[in-house]
Amino acid sequence: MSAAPSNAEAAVYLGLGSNMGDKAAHLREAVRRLESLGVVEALSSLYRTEPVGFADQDWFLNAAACLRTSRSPREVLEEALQIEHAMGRVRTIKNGPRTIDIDLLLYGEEIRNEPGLCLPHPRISERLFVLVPLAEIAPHLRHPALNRTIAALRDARAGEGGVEWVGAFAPEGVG
Ligand code: PH2
Ligand code: MG
Ligand code: MG
Repeated sequence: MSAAPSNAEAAVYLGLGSNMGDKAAHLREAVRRLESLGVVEALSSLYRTEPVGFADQDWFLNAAACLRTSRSPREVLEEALQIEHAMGRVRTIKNGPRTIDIDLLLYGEEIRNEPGLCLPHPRISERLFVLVPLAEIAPHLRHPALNRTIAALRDARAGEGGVEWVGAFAPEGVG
């Protein structure tokens, strides 16, 4: 399929993560702020996940969200970065502790490789902390570059561990 025009509605999948302070509250606050971009149509459960990349830090809480929006990929990215900044995220160590991380995982069927904006997110298939929550809300969604479903990508990593179900997301007013 060709690129969606900027005023068409797209289903955007976001990965959310926090490993500082009240992690669940940070995820809920991020979703509340993301509603300025469109309608949050689905939220996964919360998962407690072992840190990947930089081990000497607290475990994360991760979740995935589906946002229906008419904003462009670049606009969604800019707003996600703004929300991270407004919620006190300070970038020091790569892959290190953060109050909130909002990653643009998929934007419809878009495939892009631009400075600061790769779609789909290049590490989706490597990360169970992304695949498990994403497969919960979109198991049949096809990764447009790998041409495999999210559930198949998750199942290919079954047994790796480090991802524990915690409970429903259940922020006020959503879901
Ligand atoms: N995010 C990273 C690096 N490592 N590990 C877990 N468990 N969860 C994350 O969200 C995470 C990570 C970079 O953004
Ligand atoms: Mg991330
Ligand atoms: Mg990020």
